[in-house]
Amino acid sequence: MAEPGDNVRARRITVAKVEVYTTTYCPFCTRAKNLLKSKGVAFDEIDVTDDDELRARMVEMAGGRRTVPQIFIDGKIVGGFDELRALDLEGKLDSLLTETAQA
Ligand SMILES: N[C@@H](CCC(=O)N[C@@H](CS)C(=O)NCC(=O)O)C(=O)O
Repeated sequence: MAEPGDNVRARRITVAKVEVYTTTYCPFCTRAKNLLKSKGVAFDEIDVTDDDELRARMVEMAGGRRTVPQIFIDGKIVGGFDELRALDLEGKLDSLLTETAQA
């Protein structure tokens, strides 16, 4: 006999690791962080303002892109704020940030 809740399957939600490379005075960084905050997503901010070595590493990881912010989701380059917003407008950002799988 069916029991209440039998048709409710367990789900596992995986939250992506998000990294945002920023500098201190950077309106695009602020916009990117605000967009991520509006999604309730935790992210690591890596401030490269006074760290040339770190900035060089960011440029290398970002395939030569030199501007900030540079945003990575699960280690994959998204790009800057414009690319992040474009993904959101296309309805693709939420699924990149969280993945729901049947357990
Ligand atoms: N289209 C880029 C524009 C990024 C941009 O212009 N960022 C500025 C700072 S807000 C920048 O990196 N300027 C050069 C620099 O700081 O070296 C985006 O959406 O992220």
